[in-house]
Amino acid sequence: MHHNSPWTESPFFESELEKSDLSPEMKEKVRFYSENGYLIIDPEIPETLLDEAREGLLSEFSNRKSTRIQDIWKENEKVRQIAIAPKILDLLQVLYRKKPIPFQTLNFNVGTQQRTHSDTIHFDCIPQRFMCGVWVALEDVKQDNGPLHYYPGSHKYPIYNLLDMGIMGSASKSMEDSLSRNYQSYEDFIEEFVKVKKLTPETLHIKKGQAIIWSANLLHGGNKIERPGATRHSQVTHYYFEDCVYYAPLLTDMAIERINIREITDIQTGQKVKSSYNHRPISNTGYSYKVYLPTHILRTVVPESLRKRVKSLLFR
Ligand SMILES: O=C(O)CCC(=O)C(=O)O
Repeated sequence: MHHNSPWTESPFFESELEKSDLSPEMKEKVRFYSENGYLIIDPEIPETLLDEAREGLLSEFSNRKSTRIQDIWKENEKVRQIAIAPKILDLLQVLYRKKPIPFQTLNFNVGTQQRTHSDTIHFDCIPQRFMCGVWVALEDVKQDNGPLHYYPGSHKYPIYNLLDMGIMGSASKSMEDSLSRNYQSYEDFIEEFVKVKKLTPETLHIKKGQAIIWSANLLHGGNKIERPGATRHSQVTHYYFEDCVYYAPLLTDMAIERINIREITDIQTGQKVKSSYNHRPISNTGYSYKVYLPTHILRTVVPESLRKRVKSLLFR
């Protein structure tokens, strides 16, 4: 039975799995991902590529005086190659039954010590859950250099957004604005959620070259760096899947039609990818709604016929 979600998160997953012609070994992996919301894999990326990516970014980290570099794939071919590693793309195709679209890279030289969150607060889509992160270790990750933690099975909980905290995302002027005004409330909410649900984290100790795939709603974060000065080179690539509406929940209020649609670039092709709704491409992106004009003013000054025309153009 078709359900418009990743099949691994569908109510009909078990029967779909039985019907599939995957090998028994692959079936085990897919079932593990379905139940736990993550999968640790060996993406078989050549060691030289991992080393060259890491070495190539050393000066970038020190020049920028930053521990986090976003989207350097545009300049750094090694980073791009990691994002589009064939084993990763093939496996994501199996796990999601849609073409994966790598759209963002983040490179870190040390542990992020990020508080627990799920990526759905940053990158959601319609239909939901067609998003995942793949985190590749560019050096061994141990107890003391700020390993990743994650909560197995937590992807099965509801997707929370700012409205669950009583906050309107579309009231923010920019992503930076929403992050600085709202993100701590979200993190506090998730911390409390983990406490009341008594969730138990696992810690990711993996060798250089290994990777974890986390599903959109899996709770995860970075542990404390216990050894001061310890490096932890790693790369996260975020993937969406084709034929979805990609949007930023931190700037969105769905019910009042203020949806901040993301324009994404497919790292594999370098081409922009338009959001699409049930196979219909839609062209509006970003603040395509009027954020600063209250709706009642819009209603009075814009004739109904014009509003309808604009809408029909937007959703051609
Ligand atoms: O690398 C880490 O420590 C955490 C990264 C993370 O949580 C993320 O990229 O969403």
